[in-house]
Amino acid sequence: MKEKYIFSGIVIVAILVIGVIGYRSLYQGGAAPLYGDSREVPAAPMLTGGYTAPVSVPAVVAPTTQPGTPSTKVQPIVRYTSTGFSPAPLAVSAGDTVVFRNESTAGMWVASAPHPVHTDYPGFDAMRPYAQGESYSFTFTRVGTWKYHNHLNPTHYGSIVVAE
Ligand SMILES: [Cu+2]
Repeated sequence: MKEKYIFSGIVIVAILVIGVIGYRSLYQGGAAPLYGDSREVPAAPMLTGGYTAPVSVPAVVAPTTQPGTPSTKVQPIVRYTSTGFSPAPLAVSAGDTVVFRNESTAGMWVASAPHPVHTDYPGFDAMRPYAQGESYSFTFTRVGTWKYHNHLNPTHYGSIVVAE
């Protein structure tokens, strides 16, 4: 008695799974072979509702489409405006290249602390003013918290927090 119920349950679940797989495949456009034999999926018209002519949906979408694969890394950008650097503390990973973009009308000379010698992180120094629209890029390879400032206006400063 109990076994019969369990068996029936398994059959129902199997039918549902097949139905769902077929339904999903249909919308991904890769289900043409599944629907070649129409008697295999009698429930298809009910499942698809108002969706007509499923056979006329050829494999326009490549079956290999894999949604949700995060691969692109966002370029870390620090914007410099009339109010200073933003985001002021920016967290990155060692090896990341940070872009400092001057969106102000003043000059931007990014340089490592301390002003005016810039010795905390040798090499982290733009060495010249960057005008509006220009970007200075620097690749951080050393782990740590690196303070910097605008050498032309040291009241504007920030830090790059470099992790492993
Ligand atoms: Cu300086």
